Amino acid sequence: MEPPADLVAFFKQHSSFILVGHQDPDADCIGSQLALGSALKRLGYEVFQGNQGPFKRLEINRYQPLFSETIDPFFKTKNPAVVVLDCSTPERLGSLQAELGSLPIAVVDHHAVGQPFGDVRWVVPKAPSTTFLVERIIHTLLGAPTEEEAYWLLLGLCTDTGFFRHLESGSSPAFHTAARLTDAGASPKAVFQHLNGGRLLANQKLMGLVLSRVESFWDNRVLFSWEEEKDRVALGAENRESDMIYQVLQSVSGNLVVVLLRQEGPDKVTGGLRSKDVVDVASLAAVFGGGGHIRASGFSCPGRWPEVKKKILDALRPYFEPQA
Ligand SMILES: [Mn+2]
Repeated sequence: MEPPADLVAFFKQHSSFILVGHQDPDADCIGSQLALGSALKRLGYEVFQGNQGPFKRLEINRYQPLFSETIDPFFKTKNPAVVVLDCSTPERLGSLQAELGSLPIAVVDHHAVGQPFGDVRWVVPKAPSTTFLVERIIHTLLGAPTEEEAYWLLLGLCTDTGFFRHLESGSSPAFHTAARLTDAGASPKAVFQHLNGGRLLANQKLMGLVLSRVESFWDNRVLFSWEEEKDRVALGAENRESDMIYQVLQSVSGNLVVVLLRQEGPDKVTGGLRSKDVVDVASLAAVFGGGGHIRASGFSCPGRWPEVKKKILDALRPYFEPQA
């Protein structure tokens, strides 16, 4: 797989770049921004890194100082072009969206649903991560990534594939990419420790609380749980170790869908959805203004979690109680 000619031309037509990714970034988004930014600097370009944050996730919060929540007005005088990474709709850029104005925009992404935007688009839903696509861009523009770039690219690939657990047969491109990144100096062991170590005991206790509340619907086909602000305060937890909760619940016999809701404030709920097969949770998240992948998606909407829970169960009911 090679980047399209119009995208390669986009990188050759400009000499300064603003890189941005989705708000509440994950390691695929941040890894894509860091690796592409480093490669563009090696080409002699100027790079500005924007991300609205928040940098809540443990594996990426160390990188927050490298990103700005707003775009430097001085950098805008350099006639920059924008590269949007790992972001399926302009709204997911948060407050940065309004700052991009009429700058030329290229989008590099792998999300299945979204609202097409940008002047040049390389959106490949089959790509296992956005870093997978960035590796191809770096390969085309420069050849091999540096050891540091390779590490960031592998970090994103391992994040979005669940360390290759979510890949099915026919996924050899992901492994070829991983092999090239390992050749370039990236250590899968170091990436695993980066993604799985350094957790807080309070967060693990919060996971225990959320697990203890799990409700089963349709013989475990759907497993549901929730958390509120007061849970986090009581335990001194910062955020739940959600990937681990999904992994634990998806291992339950018969499970097809996992739904986790979090009350973020008096009138804001965030939801995470995971699906083994059957249910397209990207479309389900879209009902609540979110997005993501067929098997993993998320959303944020106004309201209280019990109302959102009811709406989700109503939407899932036709899958598990087919009408005659
Ligand atoms: Mn991604």
